[in-house]
Amino acid sequence: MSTICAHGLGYIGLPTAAMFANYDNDVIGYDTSTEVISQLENGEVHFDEPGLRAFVTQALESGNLSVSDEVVPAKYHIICVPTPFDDDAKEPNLDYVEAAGEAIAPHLRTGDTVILESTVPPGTTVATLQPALEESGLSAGRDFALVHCPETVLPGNIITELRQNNRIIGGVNGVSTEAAVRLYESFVEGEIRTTANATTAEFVKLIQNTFRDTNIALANEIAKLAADYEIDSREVIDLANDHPRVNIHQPGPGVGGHCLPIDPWFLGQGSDQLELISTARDVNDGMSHYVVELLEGELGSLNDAKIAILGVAYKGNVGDTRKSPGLALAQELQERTEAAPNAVADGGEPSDVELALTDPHVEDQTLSLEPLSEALQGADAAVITTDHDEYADLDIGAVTSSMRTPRIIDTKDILEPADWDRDQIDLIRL
Ligand code: SAJ
Repeated sequence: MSTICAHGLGYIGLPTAAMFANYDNDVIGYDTSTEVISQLENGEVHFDEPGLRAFVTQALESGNLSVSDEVVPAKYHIICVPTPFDDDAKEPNLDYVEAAGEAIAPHLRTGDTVILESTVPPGTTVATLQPALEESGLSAGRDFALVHCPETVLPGNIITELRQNNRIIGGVNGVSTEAAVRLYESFVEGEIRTTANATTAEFVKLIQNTFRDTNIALANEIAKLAADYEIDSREVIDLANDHPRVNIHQPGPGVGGHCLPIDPWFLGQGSDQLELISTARDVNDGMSHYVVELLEGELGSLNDAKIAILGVAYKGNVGDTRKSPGLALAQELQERTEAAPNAVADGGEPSDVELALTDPHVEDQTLSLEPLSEALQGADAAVITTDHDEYADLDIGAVTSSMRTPRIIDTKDILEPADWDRDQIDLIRL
């Protein structure tokens, strides 16, 4: 049994704490939110993730996991706190990482190990966390072990990926790295790879998400090019990927979530070399504008049009709306409406768009979501922005009868074109 104090019981910290507990480690989960603590004490999990509730319950009932609103001394401290991103300044806020270090310092003892799992700009473990911990009077690498061990799990499949993914561990020295390896060996079934230092581990994590974001930008550009050549982008990508060394991702209405649209900017915190990476970000952010242009092309004018947006979650089968492409599209259309008076004054077309948002996975009172049937009622176009399973089985008859003009823009390639062709529905794919 190891004694672990897990700092931050969010999307990563909670499943990680439960995982260690379910593999026979003695874990205390700490969070600054008393609401999170009391929910967990009542057996409730404060966010949606398949299988997590049962997994956490198992850990709590075994007695291996308990929660606390105070930091406790522990052989291992694992930090999974948020690193919120300021979109305008393109800078992450590392205050929570620093605060975690400061909270641990009074409890730190010789021989302990501190592990940072939060996604951070390269250099943060050493430049931000280490000094906060050394307020204890102990020295990293000599008196206590300090490492970065990035999480790489996919929302929607967190528990499986926690166990099965390879893990990267980079310590401030070899002794630190080894201490963390011994701990993660308790449940990781994938390979544990060690790096030369903590900064390398931080960098690798960012590069993984940057690879995916940049690759999707290429796919999005391919989609726009294919449209100009009047060919099918999905067929092009599928065929191109037949090559043994080609792996192009899929185009879509933009890249959402709290990782891919943000992490690439972290690389620019200590370097001014972002070129391709920042252009890729712009390409992906520009997709909502491209979808608006598609709509205008199809409808002629957006004036007085009703547009239904199918999916405000950032990706299929999750309920998370952070940086949602569906919401970005809604905002872009909304801004058209708000800009309309100026457009008229400038001799342009007024654009009064009626928007209807729907999503079977999202529960958010602030979004005025409607049931699918109501959103489609009288609509001139329905844009599928999220590949929820529910949309693959869209009832063609219901769509045809309830929309003003049966027209679907499928940005996620979730519908079967042959089915819709047969019923002569206007189906536009990205
Ligand atoms: N998307 C596309 N085209 C694709 C694949 C995805 O447009 O071909 C879009 C999705 O629709 C979504 C966005 O990208 O809007 C991000 O979705 P995702 O499934 O690619 O990734 P996340 O943000 O849910 O999780 C990522 C994962 N990173 C990688 O696969 C490299 C996950 O493993 C990380 O742990 C996670 O970020 C994280 O926490 O950093």
